Amino acid sequence: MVVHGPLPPPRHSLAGIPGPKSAGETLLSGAHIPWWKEAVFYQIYPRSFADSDGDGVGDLAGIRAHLSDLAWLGVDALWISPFFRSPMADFGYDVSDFCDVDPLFGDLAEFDALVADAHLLGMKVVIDWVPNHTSDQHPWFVDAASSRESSRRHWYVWRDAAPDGSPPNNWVAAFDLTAPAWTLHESTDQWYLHLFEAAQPDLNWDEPAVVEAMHDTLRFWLDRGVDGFRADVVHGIGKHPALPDDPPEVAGIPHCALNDEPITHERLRAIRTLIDSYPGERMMVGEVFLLSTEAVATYYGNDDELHLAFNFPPLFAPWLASRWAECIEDARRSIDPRGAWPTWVLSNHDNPRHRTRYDRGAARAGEEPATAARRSEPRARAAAVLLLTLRGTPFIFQGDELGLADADIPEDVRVDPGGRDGCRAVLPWDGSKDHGWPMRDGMTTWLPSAPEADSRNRVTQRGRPDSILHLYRRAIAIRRACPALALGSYDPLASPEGTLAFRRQLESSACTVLVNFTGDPVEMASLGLVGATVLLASDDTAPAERFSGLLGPDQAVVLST
Ligand code: TEU
Repeated sequence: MVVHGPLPPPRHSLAGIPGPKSAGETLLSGAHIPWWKEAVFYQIYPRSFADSDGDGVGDLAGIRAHLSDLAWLGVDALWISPFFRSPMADFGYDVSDFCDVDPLFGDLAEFDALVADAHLLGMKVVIDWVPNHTSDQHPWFVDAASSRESSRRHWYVWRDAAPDGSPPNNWVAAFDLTAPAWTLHESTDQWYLHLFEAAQPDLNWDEPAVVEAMHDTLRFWLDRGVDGFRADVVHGIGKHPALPDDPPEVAGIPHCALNDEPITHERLRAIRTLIDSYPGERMMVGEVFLLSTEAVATYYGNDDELHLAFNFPPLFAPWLASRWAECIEDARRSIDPRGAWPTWVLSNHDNPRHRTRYDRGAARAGEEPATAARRSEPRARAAAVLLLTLRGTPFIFQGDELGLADADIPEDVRVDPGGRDGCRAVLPWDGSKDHGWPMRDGMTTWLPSAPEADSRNRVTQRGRPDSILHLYRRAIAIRRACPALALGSYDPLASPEGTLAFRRQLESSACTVLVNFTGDPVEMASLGLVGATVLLASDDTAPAERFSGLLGPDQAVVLST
């Protein structure tokens, strides 16, 4: 096993922070808590994470070589974005073989070794599963497109042109919002559906053979020992049988953000049954790209569909207390009554990183550039504390723990059809010239490095106890040490404008979290918490101080209450 340097200390036991308590120890009821409720997830976008062979594209061996860094950070589970065989039209989300590793990333033996090492370090491994579509180079599609009589023709969605020769309906594809979600396949003179790129034809889940083949892909990886799946645009696997036009009032919205059909729930129940039939609490977190928490919540079913579902409104929320209060209330109203468990995401590989979003939002709201520059890091630090103290499973996107912003990628270097290159800039590992990406034969990394790489890299930040990396590590450790933070109830507290205050409690464990979303100090004495022990402050390294009652600009604190 490749572990650089000494093995990390036992996770979650940092100086000044009480040692880990398992939920079982604390819950008098003795209720069993599935691991994915308590876990902190870390998303790895493999192309940009770490490279082992100097070809400029990250790979599985690169991930494996850095597992000890992730164990040091304290995360419990890894979600690895696609590494399957792919022509890379959508950088791996166009899969041409669901059951093999693309040679760019390694091979199945390397994957097995990665899972084994992660498990040894106490981390679960969740992989991406892309059920809505395949690559147009997948043998299934090649066969389906070969003739209208192909036995696999109906594995995809084919329609004749509308009477005027235009596409079969008005659905819009993602990325290029002027493009129809249909492409004419000339030799068989029919259109095929693709909610994303033309190189990503949608599978037809009405076809029982497709269901069986896709279930087999789940079994393949479950048999190899993965702990679960992140299911890509999983709300897409059921389409309206008549494929009706989208109504004019949603014109210009890609159909993938609108597709919400009852049949999908039936299909998810079958998938859930399959996953739950495996021992060891395997799980699925679904990407449900519907921009309403109420709609997303339905995909948990009656604890018989997704184990977890991503909820994206907070990913698009600006750094504003009022918006965050709404997002949290929406989750409480929609997800909690089902007995389901929320998730929280600030950044991922599809959207500008939250530090960049908050900076841009502030600039749009008229913030002076100098003020914006001063507030940028404190906002990212306070957001980290918020993410790791809300009720639900948090997902950290690689590099957020370094406080990375998006790279400004010149147009001629952009490669992504969806223009999402900035957040995918490669991760800086150290302060050397190549930041831990030594290239062979004059090759270059597939995307430039993330900005401020001389200081925002792992080695430099590990050496600085006041870095955002250490803040993430402490916040994760505190979450682990305080069952209230991982699993407790959530009670909003009245607090001054521009701030959020909430109490988390589980039996005798209780904490209060205060977040200031403004650039000015705010007096919080009215909450009656003056003198409470500060377990964590987003801008400070020293725990165990007493709360003065004043919350600093863009500061978040966790108090023992
Ligand atoms: O994303 C689905 C999705 O709906 C978003 O990509 C959204 O359309 C996009 O962010 C708008 O800019 C998933 C994957 O996360 C993404 O990387 C893939 O490109 C997409 O599915 C297709 O597989």
